[in-house]
Amino acid sequence: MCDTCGCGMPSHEHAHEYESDHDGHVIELEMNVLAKNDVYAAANREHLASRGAVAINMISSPGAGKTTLLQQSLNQLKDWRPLAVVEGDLQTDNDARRIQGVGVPVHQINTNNGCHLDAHMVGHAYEHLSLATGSLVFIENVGNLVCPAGFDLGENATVVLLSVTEGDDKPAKYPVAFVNAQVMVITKTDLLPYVDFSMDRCKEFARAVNPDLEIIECSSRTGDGMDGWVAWVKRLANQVAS
Ligand SMILES: Nc1nc2c(ncn2[C@@H]2O[C@H](COP(=O)(O)OP(=O)(O)O)[C@@H](O)[C@H]2O)c(=O)[nH]1
Ligand SMILES: [Mg+2]
Repeated sequence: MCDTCGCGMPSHEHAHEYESDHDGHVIELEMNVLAKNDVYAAANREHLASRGAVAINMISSPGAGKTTLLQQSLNQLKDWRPLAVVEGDLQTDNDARRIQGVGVPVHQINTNNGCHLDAHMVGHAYEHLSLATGSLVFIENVGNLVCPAGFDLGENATVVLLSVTEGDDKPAKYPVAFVNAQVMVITKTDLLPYVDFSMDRCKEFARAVNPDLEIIECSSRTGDGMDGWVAWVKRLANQVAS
């Protein structure tokens, strides 16, 4: 079982699979789940590269504002490149319906209480989406700062979101998510006057675990900082294309 959050998923290190040998005996194989995931991640990378597509993996705690940020920014990116969204959730297609409302193709993955997306699930989503050449794909991971950070999805970049209502010490408490990300988006900055959140402290904690981390502050409510986020996305996509 997942020993990080007790979610019921197989251990992130090992799982057991069963196969029959030539004489029909059932044999137990210990698979390295992460190694298996890496094979699917490599296939996803090839799939994206063959279409000149770019994928961004978005991770955060539940409710940090991933879907809202997507709803706001997809509108600004719609005329720039073909877009697609992979939505990961434990249950429901609520977020997928929000993205559909913006008019962007979306595929929902329900993990049935699994705490993260893995590369195999994302590969299936790509098949369903039939990605157009040059697509920009956003993967909204399951809300969780721990388990998603351990699974390569074959993405071109990982974005970690942190809302100002969550506390400025999250990068120190959940370092792996911040170490593996290229950019941290500090969301809900419109709420700064109402919460004890020090922007300086948060950035210090984040840069202590990842000195190369880019940091963007934004509010999907007011639109402040949205241009910086959209510019980062375009820069990444252009870099991958060149
Ligand atoms: N005040 C404020 N609320 C926000 C902002 N972004 C998202 N929210 C709210 O935060 C809640 C969770 O947002 P959602 O996008 O569903 O988070 P997700 O679980 O990370 O996808 C919703 O009630 C949003 O309306 C923001 O920039 N400012
Ligand atoms: Mg969401």
